[in-house]
Amino acid sequence: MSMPGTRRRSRVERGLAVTNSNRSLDEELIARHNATRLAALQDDYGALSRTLERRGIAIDAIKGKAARLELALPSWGTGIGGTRFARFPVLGEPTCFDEKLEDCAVIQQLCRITPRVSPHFPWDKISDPRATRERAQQLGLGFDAVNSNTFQDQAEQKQSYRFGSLTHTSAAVRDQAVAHNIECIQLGRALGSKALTVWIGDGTNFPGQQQLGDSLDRYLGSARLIYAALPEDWRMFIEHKLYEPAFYSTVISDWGTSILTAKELGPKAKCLVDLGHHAPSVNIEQIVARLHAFGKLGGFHFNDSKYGDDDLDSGSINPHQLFLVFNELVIAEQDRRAEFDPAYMIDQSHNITDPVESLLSSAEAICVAFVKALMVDRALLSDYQGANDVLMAFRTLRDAYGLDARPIVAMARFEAGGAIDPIAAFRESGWRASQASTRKATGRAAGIV
Ligand code: AFD
Ligand code: MN
Ligand code: MN
Repeated sequence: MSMPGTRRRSRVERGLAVTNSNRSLDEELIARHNATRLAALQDDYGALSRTLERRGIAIDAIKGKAARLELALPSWGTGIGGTRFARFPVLGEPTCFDEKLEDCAVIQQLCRITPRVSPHFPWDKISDPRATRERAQQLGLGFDAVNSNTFQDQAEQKQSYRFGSLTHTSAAVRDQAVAHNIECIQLGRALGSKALTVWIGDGTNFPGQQQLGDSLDRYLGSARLIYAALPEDWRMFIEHKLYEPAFYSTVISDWGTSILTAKELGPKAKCLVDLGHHAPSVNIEQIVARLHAFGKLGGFHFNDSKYGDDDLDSGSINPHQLFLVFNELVIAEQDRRAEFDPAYMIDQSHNITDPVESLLSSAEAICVAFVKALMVDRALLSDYQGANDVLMAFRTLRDAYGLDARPIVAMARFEAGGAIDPIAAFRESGWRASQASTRKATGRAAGIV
């Protein structure tokens, strides 16, 4: 029997909230964290449940859908990013793919809606994909879409992408870029992935630099070769982007080019919407509706932006836009006019926050937007739309947006074994500091990731 004052302190009390065996957080920490917050959560959940009941909406069905939301984590988002001018590393940030996986496992352990990782090649060096897949499984993770990179030159490559990759005027460069994408598919197969995301930086910086029509022809020629290498059950996501690094014209610049290209390639080719890849004020939710209408909505890269492709944390600038995007997704799932199976991924650059905290915060923001869209009284909205009661139709959306969705998201997370307040639990765990002693320091070199 232990004497008062001599009781052996728990791992959490001793600041050992990290298990040594699987390099993730101690479940005891999460349980203790939840124990102090559960009563308040139940209270808030009960209040929201009564509000929704008055509107004829069952809270448990919404909670079930929130629990089934799945967001892929970007491997590249687990490290500290930077701008063209500077990067401010922190001690304990991941230095290799295995360490990125460990951070992703911590995120998944805490929030329970991020079960897969989306790798980026060749940034992620994976020499033994089978071993990596097993390691991920041990950590409770799988793999989502693999991303190719033909927007940078690598030390060992023969041809330069200075003037383009899949659309380059030289066949040798195009061949190299195609071969890289096919290699990504092979790596992805070994990892258990089911999709390839292709974003190219190809375009021009000066009028007259290239024939605008010809570069798209060359893109299609290259993309057909990649498409032909896709396994039967794979999809190819075409990610459009308005500008950067090609500031005068981009080959796959917008959703129009993306959908036309996807239609040319065939049924496995779909469009990927990165929220930051549009001109300011573009109606992205309408793009979502259009892509779905033609069966080409492939997936998302969630992030937010103030000026351009800023890669800010999801929902940090315009949570209402995120809600309106999810409003279209809820409609798309219900109307079934086309197959509906979009891949949800986060694509952000974390320059001054801890990436784990930003990803936890973003996962919550995305799930909150989804839940708010689920709380819309669809029957009422449809009546107002039919009667052209513009203000009340708008108010119906606003009535859902105005509700605090967090108790549903937190309850779903808690019931799935996660933390009621994931960022607080992450801080309590001392994870980052505990990694600082084993992970080597990273460099200061500037660079946008
Ligand atoms: C680009 C795209 C993209 C690409 C990434 C690299 O958003 O998905 O893979 O940057 O960080 O802007
Ligand atoms: Mn993206
Ligand atoms: Mn981007």
